[in-house]
Amino acid sequence: MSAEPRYQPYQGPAAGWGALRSVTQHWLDSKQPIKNLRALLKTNQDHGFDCPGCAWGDSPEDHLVKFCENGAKAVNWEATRRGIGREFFARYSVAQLREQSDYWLEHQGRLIEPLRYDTTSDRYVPIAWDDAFTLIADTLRDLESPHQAEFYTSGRASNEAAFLYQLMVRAFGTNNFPDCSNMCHEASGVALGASIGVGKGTVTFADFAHADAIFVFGQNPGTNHPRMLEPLREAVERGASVVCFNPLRERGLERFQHPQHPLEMLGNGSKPTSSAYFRPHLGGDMAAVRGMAKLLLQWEQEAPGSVIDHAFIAEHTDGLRDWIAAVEHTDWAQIERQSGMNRAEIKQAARLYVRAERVIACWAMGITQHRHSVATIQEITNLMLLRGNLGKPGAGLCPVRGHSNVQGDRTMGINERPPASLLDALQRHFAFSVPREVGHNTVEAIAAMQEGRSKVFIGLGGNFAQATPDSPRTHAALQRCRLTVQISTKLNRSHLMHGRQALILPCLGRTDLDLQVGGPQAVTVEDSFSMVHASRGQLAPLSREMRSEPAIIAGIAHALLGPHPVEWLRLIEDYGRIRELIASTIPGFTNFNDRLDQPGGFHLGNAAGSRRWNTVSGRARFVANALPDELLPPQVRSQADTTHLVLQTLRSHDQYNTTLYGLDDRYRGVHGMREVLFINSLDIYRLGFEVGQRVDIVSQWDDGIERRVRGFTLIAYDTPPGQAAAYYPEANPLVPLESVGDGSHTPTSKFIAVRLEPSTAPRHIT
Ligand SMILES: Nc1nc2c(c(=O)[nH]1)N[C@H]1C(S)=C(S)[C@@H](COP(=O)(O)OP(=O)(O)OC[C@H]3O[C@@H](n4cnc5c(=O)[nH]c(N)nc54)[C@H](O)[C@@H]3O)O[C@H]1N2
Ligand SMILES: Nc1nc2c(c(=O)[nH]1)N[C@H]1C(S)=C(S)[C@@H](COP(=O)(O)OP(=O)(O)OC[C@H]3O[C@@H](n4cnc5c(=O)[nH]c(N)nc54)[C@H](O)[C@@H]3O)O[C@H]1N2
Ligand SMILES: [Mo]
Repeated sequence: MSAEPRYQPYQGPAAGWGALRSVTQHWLDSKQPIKNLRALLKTNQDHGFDCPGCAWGDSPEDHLVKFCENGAKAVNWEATRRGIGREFFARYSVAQLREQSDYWLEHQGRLIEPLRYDTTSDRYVPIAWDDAFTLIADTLRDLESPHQAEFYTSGRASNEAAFLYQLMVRAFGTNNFPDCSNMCHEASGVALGASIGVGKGTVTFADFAHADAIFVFGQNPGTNHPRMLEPLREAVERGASVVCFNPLRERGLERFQHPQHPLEMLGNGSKPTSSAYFRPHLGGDMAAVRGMAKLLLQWEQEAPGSVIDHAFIAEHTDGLRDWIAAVEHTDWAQIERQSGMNRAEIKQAARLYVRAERVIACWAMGITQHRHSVATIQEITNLMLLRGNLGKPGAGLCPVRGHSNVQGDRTMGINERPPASLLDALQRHFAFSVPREVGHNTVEAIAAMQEGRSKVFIGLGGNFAQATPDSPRTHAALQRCRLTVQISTKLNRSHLMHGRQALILPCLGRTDLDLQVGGPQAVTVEDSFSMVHASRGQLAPLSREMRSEPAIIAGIAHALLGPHPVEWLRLIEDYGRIRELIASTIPGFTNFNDRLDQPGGFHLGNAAGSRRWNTVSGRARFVANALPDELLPPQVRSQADTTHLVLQTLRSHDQYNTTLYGLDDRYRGVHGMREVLFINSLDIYRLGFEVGQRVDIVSQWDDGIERRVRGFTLIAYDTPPGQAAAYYPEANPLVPLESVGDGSHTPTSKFIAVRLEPSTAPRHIT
């Protein structure tokens, strides 16, 4: 972590020497570098643990060391020798802890014993595990209805933990499963479910080596999926095109220095990771893709049969005619205005697309966190259907997932809108009456707690208080609860914004050895390519008082429900027993235990990837959505004038969501600070400010609530005029709870209308 805040544009490539230096620092900071190095060498290996970082997958055939700079940070952050227990919590009251930064809170170390909030002393004090379970069970049983409790999941939970959790919650009687996915790739699931009948990506790792073009929309892999840079660079090297859409010039999408190629490192060389780089406005991708489609249709008319895959369309799709009408109806003026790209650029992108026989389209949060995200993803899908770029080698759709098991958690039934097939299977197998009511997603859970309709919050991992929008309202919502329970590895703000009663339950992480009655246990996870594989923790836990997530869930379930509908405590003696239940109820997991040790894991299969369409019509659908008339939501149109800016919130290179590893953002040139606003210099001068000046950012919405963050430093940055960026979670207080995606309910974290005011706030101390 650098002490002196400074901004100095970065000249080097992504990864390379800068990454090695940074990894070394994080190793040393963990206080057990040698142990962690040994553990790290087992990351993503057949008998090691799955990297607790992102959900990118690896080649099953490749047995090289598979971790990246940010994976190493994630491992060292979790596998620290620092631990905090009763002495720490005796020293600090909760009020004092609230004064500390998010970075400081997590940096204190691993949580090592169960704790209960004591009102009189305003401190967390030790509690025995069984007493904690009883408190939870009694409070849940006291509710008038099971729907008054919220059961949050963050996407690190293993398949085994997630399956037990959803079984317990449904046996208790609700589908209230707000989860991190609601804030993340929800739009991908909703859009793809309707378009192609499966809410997951259709490609596997192997497809990347066969693609003629890879389109990367709204994603920053250099920081968030660094292992993806290798297939991108390899694609450029063999002459395929890598086409990026991003308002910012992200270094990882430009150049990459391979840390495992000694000659390249010694010569300080690097290779390009993209062949074309387009810079749409925030929220402009749907217009850009529609423009590409318009050109494709025009070229097809000029030379029939040269562009469209008629055979594929006739055999596999419906809805083409309506969609063509929608495309023809959209005029170029609107396309250019909304996309922020001119016609020549859109034409170049369209050419790159038609020139390729096999295309993969990848996307992440730059696409999913908008009001019209579902429509945008369906437009990308339409473009791909037009040329049959689905269900053939080297082609397909690839929503690049975030948390390492967020996709698996959904597969296991963490879903507030569970498919009837899942509920039927549970009911059949476990013979209890499964709740059929639609449950709460994340924003609905916050509203329910704020209004007092929900009274208990349980978090299986994550940092609900900071990851969610409208932070002061969310904090108040949590504080209104009768009981909040956080199952966590590290201290974070969700422990401090607690209910009248509160528990912190310390759990094992991915790197920790999980020893149960039946011996060391493996858990399983699913990556972005639907590959399921085992993960085995390697390091002895810091304390005997930490429990595994399955063990904690089983403890709560047993206290709440007794041995019904399963013998919870017997299940966790050997997780193979949980996997047997998964095999009996979740499609694709037959003989789960036998397939556990298949090298590289096993593929769950993907119907759309095999050109089977589980849609209503049995065909892949061209969905005809209109472009939004205006990107600005109706709630702010009347207030918007020439002083407003659009703000996106994004991740720095030194963070994992709300976990801050440090205060630097190397590739963007920011050091030692996080309260910054990336803004075009034209905007700085136009609005009467100066570079380096500190401003308050005030968000615009129509409900009379003031949403403001203070003292952000202006950084003149290469972002399109009118389009600014700040870090998540510092900017979350600006996101109105009601500003969500149509059909996805995902907070619009990449599109917030704001204005700036000179700041009088003192400088932040971190
Ligand atoms: N090291 C590390 N790894 C992570 C995470 C982490 O925090 N740290 N988080 C994990 C999680 S949960 C997730 S979901 C993923 C997130 O991975 P990303 O989606 O890469 O994360 P963001 O930082 O939100 O970056 C969004 C990118 O989209 C661009 N963008 C924003 N709006 C638009 C738009 O309207 N159009 C286009 N074309 N681009 C846009 C931004 O400029 C930025 O480059 O990463 C996962 N991996
Ligand atoms: N403004 C804005 N908001 C966003 C986003 C954005 O781009 N902009 N991105 C959204 C996205 S994509 C996501 S996925 C969410 C993330 O939301 P969350 O998943 O809720 O947040 P994290 O920061 O990943 O959670 C970190 C905490 O998880 C706990 N933890 C870590 N490892 C483990 C483990 O193995 N087990 C358990 N039980 N706990 C563990 C630690 O205590 C740590 O403090 O945030 C969303 N919020
Ligand atoms: Mo995410």
